[in-house]
Amino acid sequence: MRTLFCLILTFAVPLILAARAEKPTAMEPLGPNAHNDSTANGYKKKWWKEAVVYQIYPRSFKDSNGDGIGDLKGITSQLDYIKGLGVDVIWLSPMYDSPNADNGYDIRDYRKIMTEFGTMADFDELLKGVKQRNMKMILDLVVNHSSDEHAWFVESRKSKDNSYRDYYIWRPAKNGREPNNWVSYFSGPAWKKDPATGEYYLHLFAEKQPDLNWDNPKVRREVYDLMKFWLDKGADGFRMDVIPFISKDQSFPDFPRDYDGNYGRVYASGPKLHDYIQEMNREVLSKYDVMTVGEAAGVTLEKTPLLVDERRNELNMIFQFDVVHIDRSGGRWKPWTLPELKAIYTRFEKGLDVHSWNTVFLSNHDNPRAVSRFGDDSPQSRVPSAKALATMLLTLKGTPFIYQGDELGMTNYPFTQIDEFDDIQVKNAWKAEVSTKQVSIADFIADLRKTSRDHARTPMQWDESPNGGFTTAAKAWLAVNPNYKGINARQALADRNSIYAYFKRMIEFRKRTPALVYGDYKDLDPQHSSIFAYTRTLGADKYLIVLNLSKHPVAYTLPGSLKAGQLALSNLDGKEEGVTVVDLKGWEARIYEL
Ligand code: TEU
Ligand code: CA
Repeated sequence: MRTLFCLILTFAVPLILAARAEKPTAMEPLGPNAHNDSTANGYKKKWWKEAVVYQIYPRSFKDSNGDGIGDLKGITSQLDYIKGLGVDVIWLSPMYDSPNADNGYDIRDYRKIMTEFGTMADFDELLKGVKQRNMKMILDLVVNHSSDEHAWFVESRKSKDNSYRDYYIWRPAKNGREPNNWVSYFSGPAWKKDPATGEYYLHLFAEKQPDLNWDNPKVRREVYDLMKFWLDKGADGFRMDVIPFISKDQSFPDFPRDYDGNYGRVYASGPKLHDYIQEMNREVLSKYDVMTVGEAAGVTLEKTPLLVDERRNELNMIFQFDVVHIDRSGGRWKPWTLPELKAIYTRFEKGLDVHSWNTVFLSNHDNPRAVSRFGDDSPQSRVPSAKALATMLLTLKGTPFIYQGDELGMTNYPFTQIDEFDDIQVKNAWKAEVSTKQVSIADFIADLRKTSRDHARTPMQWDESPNGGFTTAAKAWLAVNPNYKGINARQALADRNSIYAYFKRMIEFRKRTPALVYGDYKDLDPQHSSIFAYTRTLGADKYLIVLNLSKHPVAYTLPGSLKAGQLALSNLDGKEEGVTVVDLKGWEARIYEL
């Protein structure tokens, strides 16, 4: 017996130790700084700073069983396509059990897969496929609110003394009305009176998305447990939905007197936000080597370091909304100019020091298509402009996020009537604004043609077969863009000059060019109305990026006495090197090594 014990000690213990050293697990705290402390340009080097991320909206990616709805098996079947682009990380939009009031951003069960998307076995298979290809996968963490069909809320609404009452935010009427004048992102008041108790519950989004009460320690414990559940399965981190909204001033004051209509600012200003994120970091994140990105509606650049400065141990990075809000005023479309866009990136560079990290994105599932919005989706300009935008996305400072279909140059959908939309935001706004005759039908649709979230949600275009090869069903859950015969993955993969091929080259180039990750960013010509020219500099390595973000040719004189160096990459066939004037065609993009 004794000998046996000794034998186990001699052989098994070193083996166990070796295994632990190789693969950090949840058992072994591995702080964000445990891997290595090497730096570049003052930045700590991290895999998630060097990564390129690809976002998947599962409902619209690929349908494997012919019911018209994308699913997990569909994603698994296309992993080689994603890997082929050269991306490192997949961000999966919500795939949890949900009644789909807001396409999965209303979660009924945080530990179950949405029936339409498949089973937990399908999820495990997908994650395995991702890992086999040396990629990582982050999940969407939607914990500002749940679905009203979540078991917690079903209980909570039953009575004032239910043990789940405090999982959500309940208030009595104030002067016979809502407890305060907050509004929902999806039209109308942010409070809904519930018949069972006559009290109001808070919902910053749809009525079917009641806000969780983070001031209840039990709620926070539940969230940390569910995060561990997915991280222990092997998920590599989270994109955190409207995370700055989790803390609320429990006295619920009305909007401030000097309120400018930006309710996100108010909702993101809760008193305990940073306490809770630091607690989440301590309890969960610090124990894994993961990536976190907060969707930070309402967070100003000045406040950004509070969330992402690595010395504070909160999040790795956030999505700033400045760029995707550039063409909005009060939710409606407004024109914008290139100098305004460039000013945002300069503000980022100046406002964040080496302790903070940023993201770069031009689109996601809440926005129109990048090429239709920042480029030009007309037949002559679609391909070069999508490539120019790819050049920009992958050479600015911050971790780049590519939204599914942008690598094909997918465009906005030609909506003409209300029944073509699926989005709850659109349907509620229609009831609030058009049915009440505040806005005309024509104006409403014209605005949505530029702003609707559904542009991004039309199914992926895989080939020329009916419904773009997305589904074998007669009808997809949301109509496929009619241009799928000319814009699809099959053609893109067969064409050396496709947008997909260009993304791949661009990603490869970024991978071997640390200056594009860690290098300083400098805008050389902030006022030019169609040229975006900037440098990325890391020690002796210096790159000049010149983008003509217009359809008109420009003979561009480089600022100062700068000479274009050696051409490293370009989206058209321009070959000039060493010149002081670069002759750019419409939407031409070039990268020079200086
Ligand atoms: O979006 C939250 C958000 O603040 C907005 O940017 C969003 O576009 C909103 O719909 C206003 O247009 C996140 C998700 O990304 C979005 O899909 C969800 O609908 C929302 O949270 C609620 O979970
Ligand atoms: Ca399906």
